[in-house]
Amino acid sequence: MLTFAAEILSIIMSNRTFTMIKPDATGKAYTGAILDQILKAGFSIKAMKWTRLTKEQAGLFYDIHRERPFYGELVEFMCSGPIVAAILEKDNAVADFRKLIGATNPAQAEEGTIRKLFAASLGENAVHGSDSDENAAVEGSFFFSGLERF
Ligand code: 3AN
Repeated sequence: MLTFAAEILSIIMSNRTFTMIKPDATGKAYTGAILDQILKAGFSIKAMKWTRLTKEQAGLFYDIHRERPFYGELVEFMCSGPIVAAILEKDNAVADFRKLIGATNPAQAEEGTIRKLFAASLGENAVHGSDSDENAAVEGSFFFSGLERF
């Protein structure tokens, strides 16, 4: 059986990233269209779940932003409705996925990116994408056990 550290390493080495389709996008029924963009861009889904975060879970997931002025608003928003969490695989997954979703602020996102197409504002920006291989592994493990990823 893999140790936790070995499990993390295998994920880091296999070019995976982690995403969430956020409550603004699930609430506007954009889930199918966003997944379509992700699959068409060449990502394969290694784990996926439809769930709703508690305030505690959202607070923990975004703990790195705890001191930022928008933390409270971010936590409230992230538990305001259902999300889709997923682990995605592709060569160069983290960087390619960040490119596919576009800038954090949809007003600055390039044409054709997921945030340009589906996001309303900086706070409610439709999707999350991990910013490093290490964070992709940690974030994937936040949502999925070893038995839930393939
Ligand atoms: P990204 O999701 O592009 O990596 P981060 O990690 O800087 O962006 O921010 C995490 C999340 O916090 C963003 N996706 C966005 O929803 C929210 N956020 C970031 N900056 C702001 C801000 N100035 N005001 C409100 N929400 C923000």
